[in-house]
Amino acid sequence: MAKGTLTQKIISAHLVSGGERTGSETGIRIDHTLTQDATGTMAYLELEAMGVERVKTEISVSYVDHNMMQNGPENSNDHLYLQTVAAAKGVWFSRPGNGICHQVHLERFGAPGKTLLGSDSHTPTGGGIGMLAIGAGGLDVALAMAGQPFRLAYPRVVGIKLEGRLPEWVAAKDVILKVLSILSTKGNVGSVVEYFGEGVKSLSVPERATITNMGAELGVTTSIFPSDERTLEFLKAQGREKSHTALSADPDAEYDRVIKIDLSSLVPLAACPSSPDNIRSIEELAGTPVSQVVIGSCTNSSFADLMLAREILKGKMVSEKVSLAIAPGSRQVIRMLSDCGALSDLVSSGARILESSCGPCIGQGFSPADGAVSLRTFNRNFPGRTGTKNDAVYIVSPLVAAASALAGSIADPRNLGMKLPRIETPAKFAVDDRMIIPPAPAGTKVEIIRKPTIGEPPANRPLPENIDGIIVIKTGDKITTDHIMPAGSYLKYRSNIPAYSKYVFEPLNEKGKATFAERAAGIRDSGKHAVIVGRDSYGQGSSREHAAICPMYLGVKAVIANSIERIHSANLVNFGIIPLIFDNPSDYDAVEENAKIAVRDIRSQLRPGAKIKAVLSTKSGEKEITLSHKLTDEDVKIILAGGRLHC
Ligand code: MIC
Ligand code: SF4
Repeated sequence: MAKGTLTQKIISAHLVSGGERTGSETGIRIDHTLTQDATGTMAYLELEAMGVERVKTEISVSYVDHNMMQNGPENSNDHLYLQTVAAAKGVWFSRPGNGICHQVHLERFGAPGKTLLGSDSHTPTGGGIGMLAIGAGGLDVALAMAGQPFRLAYPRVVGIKLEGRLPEWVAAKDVILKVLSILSTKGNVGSVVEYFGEGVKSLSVPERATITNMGAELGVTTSIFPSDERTLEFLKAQGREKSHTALSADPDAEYDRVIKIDLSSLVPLAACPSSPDNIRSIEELAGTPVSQVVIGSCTNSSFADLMLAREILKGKMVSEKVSLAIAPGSRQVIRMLSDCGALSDLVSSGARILESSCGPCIGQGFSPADGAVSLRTFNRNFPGRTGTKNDAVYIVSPLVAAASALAGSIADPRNLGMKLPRIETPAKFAVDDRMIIPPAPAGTKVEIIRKPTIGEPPANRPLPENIDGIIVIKTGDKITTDHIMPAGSYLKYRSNIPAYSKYVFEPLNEKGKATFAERAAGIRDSGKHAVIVGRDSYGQGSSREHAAICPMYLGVKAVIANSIERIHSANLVNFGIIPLIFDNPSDYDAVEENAKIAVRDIRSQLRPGAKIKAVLSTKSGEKEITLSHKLTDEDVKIILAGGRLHC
């Protein structure tokens, strides 16, 4: 166990059940929850299905930031449901236009030492202000709102010791890209990344939040910074100094692993297509023609980020080869840019100002041309996430983005030949909470509005005695939840499982072949059970529980892979699908699509710590294989019942 770490201290202060031994199941009390609209509708439908009258947390906030296209009635129907269910259940409601959930939570609610559970994988943004902020599926967040502890494997703690300070033109984004180049997106499940050391104090809260936000791409449980004078400075400027507590690891804290990073040695970097850990230096990439640049998303859309972009763009015009879009992270950020004239400078330089929402980050508009290079300050460049199948997204800092927008090709901002002004944390941010609606007082009668596109969480049957399985798909490495349950133009079906299920694995469907949904439903309707096979890091990325609910709806009973990511694995359990691991990774090679896989007596074989025997049909006959899992007693109970809503 990592002793004396900040992570350990916050977990101990919130411990409800379980031990403090690495890997053992631990239950912690959750102080704050957040939901966003794309995962929130299902989370509140689940909260209602549990019969919860009013949330039990200190603060729960429902944000609307993802589904803002309002192309057809679906998104607006969702907004109405979310606003009214929030009022009824004791939840604060951040209206569409108020900003991206992680940015606004940091500005208006975040508090050091608190636990935050959010139905969005970038919830660890809150780690920038010293919160233990964890992303989870909607059902886990609904349970936390109902007052139940959150169950997690007691984490390993990786300490990242920051020394020195960033050179001019090198940004917080380059710190996390450097960390991704060291740790990669694979193999970090069950860890927390904790930053410490002298270099920490040179980073402001928004810079720290960029680092913890994109820590999600490592696949860790969360990332966290200490809370110090810089945290106080930020909270004071938000008029919330009362929320400040100083927090740090003990000087002799023992980490499970320590990585040293000398900030002064870093250079501008990029994550190249199409994985956040495909890192190269901007120096190497300079000159690559660029067709669009987007500055925004929950990673890099703070006031300081956009002011830096403005300093570079002011008085100049973006290259005629580039379309530049800027999406400020919150209404507070837009107002401040507007008040100081920066918005006008950005518009004058040719920037297209988008509304304050996730927008292009989740494929809601601004898709690039076929094969064209798009430079984004976001956190994910999974293939096709932009809405263009053959996209080529490079993830960079706002400094690189702005310099490249002027040049029309990837440009190293160190060659701009100008002095970069310091953007200090303002003494006062423009605080105005009128777009955050408080819940109705307890006991008030509130009508919850449900338009016809608001469905219900689907029911499931208990796990059968035997799995009479057919492998409906065999995927490769690093399958993300964007592959399993694409967002973009399908995002509007989030509250309607039968409609959304038609698009499971849509990006992997092949022309002329039945879709995944048709094949899985065919297996289900013939009385057999669909099984999915993946390789390493199956289920990376987003927290969307739809990547479990929709396969469940289509009759999938098990996912077998060499490794399955944390949030997705928990979502599978919550909806009654067994997450299994090949004991012998080379058994993956013997698997073929449409082959049979039989697991006899699965209900009695499924026990914590026990291996599972299965028989796989292969080209050369039947093969007995062994599968393992990390399921706890509680997980087994949930799966046997057919999912948590049936327990
Ligand atoms: C994402 O960045 O992929 C999302 C969209 O924010 C998701 C949530 C969702 O799918 O609704 C996430 O990161 O959890
Ligand atoms: Fe929104 Fe993109 Fe952040 Fe997800 S990663 S919360 S889609 S801005």
